[in-house]
Amino acid sequence: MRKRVSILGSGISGVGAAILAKDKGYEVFVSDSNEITSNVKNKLDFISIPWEENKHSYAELKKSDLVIKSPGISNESEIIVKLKNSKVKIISEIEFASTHTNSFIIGVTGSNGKTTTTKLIYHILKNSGLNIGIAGNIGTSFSKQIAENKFDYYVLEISSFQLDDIVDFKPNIAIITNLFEDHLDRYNYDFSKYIKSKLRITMNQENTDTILYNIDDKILKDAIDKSNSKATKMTYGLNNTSFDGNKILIKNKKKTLMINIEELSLKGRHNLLNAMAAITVADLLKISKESIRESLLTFKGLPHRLENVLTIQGVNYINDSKATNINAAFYALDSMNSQTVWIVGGVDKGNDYFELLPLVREKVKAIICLGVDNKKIIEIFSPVIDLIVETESMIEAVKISRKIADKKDNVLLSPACSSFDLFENYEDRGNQFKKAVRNL
Ligand code: UMA
Repeated sequence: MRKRVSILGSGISGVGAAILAKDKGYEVFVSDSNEITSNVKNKLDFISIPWEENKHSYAELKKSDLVIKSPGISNESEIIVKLKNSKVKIISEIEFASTHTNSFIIGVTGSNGKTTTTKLIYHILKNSGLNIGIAGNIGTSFSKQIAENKFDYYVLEISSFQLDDIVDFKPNIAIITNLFEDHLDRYNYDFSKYIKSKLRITMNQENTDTILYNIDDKILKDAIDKSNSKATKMTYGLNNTSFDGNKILIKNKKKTLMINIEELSLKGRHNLLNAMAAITVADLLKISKESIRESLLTFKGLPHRLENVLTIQGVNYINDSKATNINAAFYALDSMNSQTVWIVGGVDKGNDYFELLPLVREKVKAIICLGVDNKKIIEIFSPVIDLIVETESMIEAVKISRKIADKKDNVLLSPACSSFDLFENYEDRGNQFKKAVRNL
């Protein structure tokens, strides 16, 4: 009898998992607690996959041999708890996809820098001629890639949510970029639980696999030291011999190639670390030094990450909407080289703003709050910043910033928060910022 697979969620992961499951001959059922979009309904109908919307029918789902859970669904949700109590096997979409491929997997996790590192690795390896796909938290499901393509290598951006329900998933090379407080609302506001979740990326690795991590991050280093990872450990960091303060050195026995950091379109210390991680992976895969260098020089930064929008009357407008946590905002403020009007706020995921106080005191001339509830931001920063303005729309925030900023100042959107109170997502927030700036 065909095995019955039920998929919870009909978003990017759910649809991808449904396509792969159907392709592999399972009996597939998709269940969503909200309305399913007409586009997705059409897709599912077209490949004869039954679905339900606005509910998760426990009686129906309980009959499954396997449940694939979309990463956005919390393990504490009622349906998951009930299914677990009934001993139904629940796995993440990443796990499901990985059981249907033998390709070489490079998995990138961490609190910040995942997307840039993943894209940079993809860019370098693809340019060197490898047959490589990119998927995961980046916006394309791993399952859909496996169902529709035949790549020899995959580079996956993997979130903690996706790691929470892996069983045997094992990347050949795992990378952890850093560990900072993020998504604590999903981890009972317990940082150690979030760290544990991230470390799952290496839990099934063997000594023929590699765990590569940023040794400058003490919390990460300690977590790796304490872990039972059997993988071969490799590190990168700004104090490594591969960095001399201004240049990244790519060495091998015969020669050393140098990349002046001024030549990179990626700016900021954090991006240097991302570049080092990508270089190390390329080196492990024996990509030529010339090809690595060439690819690094042609890599363009990503939208919404310290993205220069425009300079208007000497004021630089910078879109860092992707900064949805304190650490990302920290790096953004750290890379500002002149006085900055800082647009901040949104949905707070348990932020500790105190870490930003010294930088804010040094670099910020005014704070523009852009969120529904700005109480915490005002409370913490009002002792060091005289001018704090509350706004309710991006247009208002940008217009007020323009009034405050002088020539050579920056106006930086780096919210340190999620965007779901006033915007659809961080892209929508960043796009609205860019539009408002262009309309000034
Ligand atoms: N849903 C249910 N039951 C519930 C809750 C939600 O059925 O109890 C349904 C929703 O109605 C919706 C679907 O589940 O239809 C959404 O599932 P999802 O939230 O897991 O989103 P996907 O569209 O499947 O996208 C997910 C990732 N999203 C999240 O983890 C929140 C995407 O990362 C990822 O690109 C995609 O899988 C493919 O791998 C996005 C993200 O925001 C970029 N990630 C977070 C982040 O980076 O901070 C972790």
